[in-house]
Amino acid sequence: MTVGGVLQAAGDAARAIETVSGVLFAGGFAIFAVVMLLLARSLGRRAGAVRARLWIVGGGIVFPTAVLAALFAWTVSMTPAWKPVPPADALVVGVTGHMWWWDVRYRDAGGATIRTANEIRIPAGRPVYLALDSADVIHSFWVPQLAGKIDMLPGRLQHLLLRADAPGTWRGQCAEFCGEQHARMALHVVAMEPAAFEAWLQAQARPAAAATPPRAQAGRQAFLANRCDACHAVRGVTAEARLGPDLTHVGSRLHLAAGTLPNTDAGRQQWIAHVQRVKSGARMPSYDRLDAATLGAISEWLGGLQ
Ligand code: HEC
Ligand SMILES: [Cu+2]
Repeated sequence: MTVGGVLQAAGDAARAIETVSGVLFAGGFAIFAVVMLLLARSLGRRAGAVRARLWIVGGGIVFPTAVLAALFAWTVSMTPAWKPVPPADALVVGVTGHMWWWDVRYRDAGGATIRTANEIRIPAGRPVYLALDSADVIHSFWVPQLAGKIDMLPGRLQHLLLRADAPGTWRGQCAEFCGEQHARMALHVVAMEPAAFEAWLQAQARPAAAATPPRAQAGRQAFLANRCDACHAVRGVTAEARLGPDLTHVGSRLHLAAGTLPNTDAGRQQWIAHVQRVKSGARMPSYDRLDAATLGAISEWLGGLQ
């Protein structure tokens, strides 16, 4: 897994921003340098030796107006469309911001919804059309290496078109203050080879894996006995609850709780037992009353949900 520098564009939408920033920084620096040179030259001169009208009208009005007008036209032409038209081969992904996690949806060939959370897998090289909204307050979707940021508004769909050049993993972050745990509302975009992506999507479409080891079976029972299913859906095991992330394939994800913890056995146990210590205010209670064996069993079952 590579998490490249934030300034390294990994797709064409981000590259357009990189080009614009490069030209603005370089141009701004060049103009600044010229002005400083002229200032230095003028310092030793007598008053009256400078052609004031030429400099004021030319350098103060004509030059900035021409430069700013040209830059304005060019940056507008480089700005992505507000309502982009998805190319025919685009993959459509729905993302809904919640305080403080991301619900992610795909559609299979038959039109059924495939749900995951906090991690968006995409095929490298193919355009991806994101339909973004929010379930509560305003959030903002931002994965700097792939595209610019765009607000996620309750009751309104916003769109973003992006494409990753090659396989890789990039971290994104909610970019609009949305409450106490805004800082722990990260997400990951994982671009895969197209064939690997299709295999992943098919696996995500399946209901939860059967719990075969006895400990995993005990974990599934404890999950139900503790009413985790009041908020979490596990397709094939529980009914549709949507207050928390869909856990059908939670074991296949890299992180827990929107980039807060690594998705390891220790991470899962720490999360379930100490939610309010790890991410205080998160809309899940701490289960610190669970004994170690139960906690371990739940974690084993969740880890096996690949
Ligand atoms: C009151 C609703 C609620 C209950 C009950 C609940 N959860 Fe959660 N759970 C959430 C919410 C909301 C989140 C997302 C928190 C965040 O990231 O801000 C979450 C996140 C998680 C995650 C991380 C998922 C991911 O992909 O990041 C796991 C694992 C999890 N819960 C397991 C459990 C288990 C096990 C139980 C029962 C012992 C349980 N939850 C009970 C609401 C709930
Ligand atoms: Cu936020």
